[in-house]
Amino acid sequence: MLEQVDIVSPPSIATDRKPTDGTRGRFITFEGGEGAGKSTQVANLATRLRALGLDVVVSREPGGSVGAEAIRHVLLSGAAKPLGPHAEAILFAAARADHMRQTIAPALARGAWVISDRFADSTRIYQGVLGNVDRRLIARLEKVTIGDLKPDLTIILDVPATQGQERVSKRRGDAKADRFEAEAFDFHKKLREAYLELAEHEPDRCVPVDASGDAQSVANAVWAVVNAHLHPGEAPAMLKDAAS
Ligand code: T5A
Repeated sequence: MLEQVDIVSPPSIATDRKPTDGTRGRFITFEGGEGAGKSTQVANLATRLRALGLDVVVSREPGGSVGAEAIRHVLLSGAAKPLGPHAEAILFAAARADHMRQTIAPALARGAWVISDRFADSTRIYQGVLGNVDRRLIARLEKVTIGDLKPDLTIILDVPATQGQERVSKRRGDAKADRFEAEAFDFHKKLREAYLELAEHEPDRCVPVDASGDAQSVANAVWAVVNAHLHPGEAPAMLKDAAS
C-alpha cells in the first residue's frame, strides 16, 4: 500500500522575502476576459516602468518558460478539452509551477518587476467558476504552484463581453478561434461577472480598471493604479542600480 503523504509547497518556489523588505521586486498580474486588452496594457506598463530605470520582466500564462510554453500549445489547441476542466486545471497548474520556478521567482529575487499577462486568478475563474472545478482543488493547486508568492497587484481589465469579443474577432480575421475564444457568449458574460466578484472579494490586491476606452486612456488609468499601490518612482535606488 502506498504511504499517504501531505502535499507541501516546493521550497524552491516559496520565498520568505516580503514585498516591503526593499530587495524583492514587485509582481503585477493582468486579468480579464478575452480581448480586454491585457497584452496591450502589459506592454505599455513595461515601457513606463523601464523609463524609470527599473528592471522589468514581461511574461504570460499559460507560458513564460520553455516547459510552460509546451503545455500552452496542448491547452489552447483544444487537445486537452476532451479530458475535462479538472485535467485542464492540473495542466495549467503544471505550466504555472514551471513558470514560477524558471522565470518569476528568480526575477523577483534579483529585484526585477515582473508583469504577467494572466496568472493563478485565470485558473480560479476559467476552471474554478466557469468549469465548476472544486474550489478546494483550485486552492490546493495554487498552494503547490505559487506558495506564498502572490501578486502584489492584480489589475482586472473590465470590458463588456460583446466589446471584448469584437476586438478578438477583428484581430483574428479568418483564423480559427482558440479553445476558450470559441466558447458561447454566455461563457464570456459570466467571465466578466466572476472577475468583478473576485475584485470585490480581494480589494487590497485586485483593482478593476474600465478597459472600454481607447488604449491610451486605459494605459493612463492603469498607470494611476500602479503608482497609487506600488510607488514605482520611489523604488529603492539599489533596484535601479541592479538594472543598469
Ligand atoms: N486560461 C489561462 C485558463 O483557462 N486558465 C488559466 O489558468 C490561464 C492562465 C489564454 C487562454 O487561456 C485561458 C484564458 C485564455 O482563454 P491567450 O491567447 O493568452 O489565451 O489570450 P488571452 O489572455 O485571452 O488574451 P486575448 O488574446 O483575448 O487578448 P488580450 O491580451 O486581452 O487583448 P490584446 O491586448 O491582445 O487586444 C486584443 C485586440 O484588441 C485591440 C488590440 O490591438 C488587439 O487587436 N485592443 C484595443 N482596441 C480598442 N481599444 C482598446 N483599448 C484596445 N486594447 C486592445
